Amino acid sequence: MATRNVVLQVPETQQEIFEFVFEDTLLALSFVVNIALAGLTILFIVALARGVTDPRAKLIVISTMLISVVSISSYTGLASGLTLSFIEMPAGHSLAGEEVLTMWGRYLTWAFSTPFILIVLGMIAGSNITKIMTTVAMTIAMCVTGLAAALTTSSLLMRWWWFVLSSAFFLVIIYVIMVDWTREADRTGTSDLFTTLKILTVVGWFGYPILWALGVEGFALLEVWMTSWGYSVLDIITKYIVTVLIVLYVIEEPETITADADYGTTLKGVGTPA
Ligand code: RET
Repeated sequence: MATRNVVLQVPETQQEIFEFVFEDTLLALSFVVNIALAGLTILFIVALARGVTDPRAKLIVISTMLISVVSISSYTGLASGLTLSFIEMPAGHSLAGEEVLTMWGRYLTWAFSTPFILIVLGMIAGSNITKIMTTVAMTIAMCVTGLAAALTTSSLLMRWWWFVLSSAFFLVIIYVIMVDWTREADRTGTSDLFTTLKILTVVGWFGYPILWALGVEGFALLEVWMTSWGYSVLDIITKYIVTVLIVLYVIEEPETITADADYGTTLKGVGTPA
């Protein structure tokens, strides 16, 4: 049965929330499928990238693995009922006064997973530590303000103000990927891989705020299970598919990725030293 946005009997304890999740097959599956895919992705990396010796390539591989490690924990938090709650929407919201299911654990754990995605993308582009750390700071700010948007119940205006703040951080990240890293990847010689990753990342990442706005957090046009599946599908694209492409590339074309014993984020002779 599909989750309705409003429930008659609000589950209160963690166990009641856990049972609520597993009574709704579609909602539960949106979590379980991701736990399985994150696990498979980790096994895939371990199996294929065991022989990688170059320190820079290793750093890229480990960072991709950490994306899935965070993901398993994140989805376990959701599936166990720990990181989702029923919260009352403020006046003016289309579900004002109703208790709706908020999967706040997603926004929280993105603050730990998205930095690894950006570290990997920046390293593949051959960027420097300043730009990579800027995007890392921006993504943490984006996720924390997104969490605030989802949890604010005092006023509808404040919810959307958080959303605007979060979007501002988001646009800085998009700018760095589209402008700086695209240029740097050209110079580094990784633009074939980078262009594919850029399209998957930029298109995929735009899906998240759109879902937020269409789902129960925003205009409540979508059911909870639809929003949850939406995020889960976006996660599959922006995490596991991106990871597999990167790992295959690192294994097949190590010479463009490696920088001998250079641990830095700038390839030898390319770009500004970190
Ligand atoms: C929110 C709502 C507020 C406005 C914006 C958002 C953007 C979220 C994004 C999330 C990306 C998550 C990924 C997770 C992978 O583990 C917080 C939905 C702009 C872009 C890639």
